[in-house]
Amino acid sequence: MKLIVAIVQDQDSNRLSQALMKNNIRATKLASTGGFLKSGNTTFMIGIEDIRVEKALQVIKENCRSRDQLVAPVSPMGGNADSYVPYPVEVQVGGATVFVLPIEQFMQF
Ligand code: 2BA
Repeated sequence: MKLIVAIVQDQDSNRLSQALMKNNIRATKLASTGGFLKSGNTTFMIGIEDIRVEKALQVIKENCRSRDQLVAPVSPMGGNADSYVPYPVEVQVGGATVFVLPIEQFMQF
């Protein structure tokens, strides 16, 4: 068994939830925050049998897309002006950032 941890953009989370349900893949959604953009994203925890991992990854891939996002400059407000970038910077936020972890034990009481 594996645990898939998938961090996706909020805009894709409802579509992905529905697609996972349609494929009978169980998931838990957590509200999360990206460390770089400091904006909300959604983390899916999916416990799944080894044999169905590829299917789950395919569903994630099909329902999440990457987007360019502008990072607005934030005034240092008396802080370190050396790292201050006075113009917006565009970054590409991935469709999904995915970790696949081995599960030692799975139980439900
Ligand atoms: P954020 O940390 O808010 O990052 C959003 C996007 O900003 C990233 O997209 C990347 O394009 C850019 N970025 C992040 N750190 C950067 C840096 N130090 N310098 C320049 N650009 C940077 P993604 O790579 O697709 O990541 C999307 C979200 O997935 C991240 O949101 C974070 O919540 C999560 N994530 C990505 N890599 C991770 C990792 N190794 N461990 C845990 N979470 C991760």
